[in-house]
Amino acid sequence: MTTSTSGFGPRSRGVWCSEAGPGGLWRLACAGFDWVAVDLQHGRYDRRDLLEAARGWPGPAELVVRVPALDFSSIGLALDAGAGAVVVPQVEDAAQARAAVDAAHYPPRGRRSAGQLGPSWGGSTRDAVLCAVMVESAAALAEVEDIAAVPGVGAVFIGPNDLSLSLGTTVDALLDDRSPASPLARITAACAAADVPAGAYGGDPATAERFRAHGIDCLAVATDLWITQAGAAAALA
Ligand code: 3PY
Ligand code: MG
Repeated sequence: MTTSTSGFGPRSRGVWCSEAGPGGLWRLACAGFDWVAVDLQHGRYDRRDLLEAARGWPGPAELVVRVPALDFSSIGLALDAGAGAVVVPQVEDAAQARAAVDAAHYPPRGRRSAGQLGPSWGGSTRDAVLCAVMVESAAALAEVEDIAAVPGVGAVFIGPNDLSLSLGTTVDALLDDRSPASPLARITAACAAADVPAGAYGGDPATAERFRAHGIDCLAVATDLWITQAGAAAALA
């Protein structure tokens, strides 16, 4: 079995992008982050934007794509473009996690279809990609042990905004809950039992640090929008 070489994994720091164009994404790829996530679920990007950004990807940060949904062809396209990891939103049970893994790997591991895009701009048709599934609902939390245990799940990535909405709480309350029965404790225990990294969308360094205190260390520590605002504030200070 091939293993992932993704920069998206334990003790990694990434930036989450919903607005930056190719030039901005490339600049962030060279800024020291381990990975740059391009958000096709909530960001402004479509298929053409993704291909334009991926074609000139400079590294060294890994290109990560959050696909718009658990969708076979979106996962294949992101990987064809050259993403080293896909993040699949709203995965709610083991069957959905298996479908995500299946779409992300070539046979015999999965059903990914072979495309020509990556090789056409010098990329490889590598199968050493990472498939992360997002746990971000009460339903997913109830199944998280089974989700994390699905062979081929490369990381469980927490969407705190949707998870807190679904649980009827707030991101702050989720992070403040240090009880052994807390949602974050349940997720990290499931990940530890399955030997799978736990990650989360922090969105800014302070929130990311609060996730790290829970033992969650594959983190979106900033967003492109946060960096623009922080840069503007720094310039004016
Ligand atoms: C969430 O917090 O729900 C996310 O999906 C992060 O973008
Ligand atoms: Mg979400």
